[in-house]
Amino acid sequence: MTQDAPISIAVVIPALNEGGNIRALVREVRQIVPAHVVVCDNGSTDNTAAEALAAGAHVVYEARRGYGFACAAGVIEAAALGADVVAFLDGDHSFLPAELPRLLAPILFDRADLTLGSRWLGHIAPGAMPPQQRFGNWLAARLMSALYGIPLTDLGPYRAIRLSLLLSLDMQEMTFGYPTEMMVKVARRGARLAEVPVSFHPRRSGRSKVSGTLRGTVLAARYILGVTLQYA
Ligand SMILES: Nc1nc2c(ncn2[C@@H]2O[C@H](COP(=O)(O)OP(=O)(O)OP(=O)(O)O)[C@@H](O)[C@H]2O)c(=O)[nH]1
Ligand SMILES: [Mg+2]
Repeated sequence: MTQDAPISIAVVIPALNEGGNIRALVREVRQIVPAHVVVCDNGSTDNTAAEALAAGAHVVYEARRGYGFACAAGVIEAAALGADVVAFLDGDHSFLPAELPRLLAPILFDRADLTLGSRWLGHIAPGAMPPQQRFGNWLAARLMSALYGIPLTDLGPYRAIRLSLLLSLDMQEMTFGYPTEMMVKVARRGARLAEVPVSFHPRRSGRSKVSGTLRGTVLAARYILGVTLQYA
């Protein structure tokens, strides 16, 4: 990136059965930032892809189930579109596109290479985060801070990163561990991480697949803690 060249941004949205959320979400993103919006349909059985297309998103498909697989497929499309910076946004409308500028600014002003949206520094709406998820997140963030020497408050998925850095990380975790792997590898690389406050809301429509289910909670905790320890 040079100072003169316009910086190209892609917002990658992994989506599994988010037909009730995706159209409004993509529209909101497009109103707020001049970015490519890439929706990765992770084998949805509803109208997620059609809704995303109707809202003007680039839609890619990934049949292998997993948050990381969906993100990785979106990243390949972002690279094909010539993006310099990629932001990740959940497809359930639990994060606000209006906060994208805040997430992108430290990278665009060359003060960070990875920005992490922290819900603890921002706002957690009532009902958005069940107690076990609060505890797991707090624990994992403390562990990561201690092991990697980076003062973090949250391990949230709403984040932005320079694409060249992301592509150099050789990402391996293709399910729940993808966000954690990204953080630990960036930290080990000595690249600059910055937290920014974001707000977190209950998903707008559809069913919770992670924190609202026992299986999702256990798997997410296992992967997040496992990956944090694995790269220490
Ligand atoms: N859980 C899960 N989410 C996926 C998958 N593929 C894509 N996604 C999307 O990834 C985003 C993040 O999912 P989560 O927020 O972790 O899952 P959720 O079902 O909203 O569950 P909670 O937010 O924990 O209640 C959502 O937009 C999902 O639609 C997958 O294989 N599993
Ligand atoms: Mg969610």
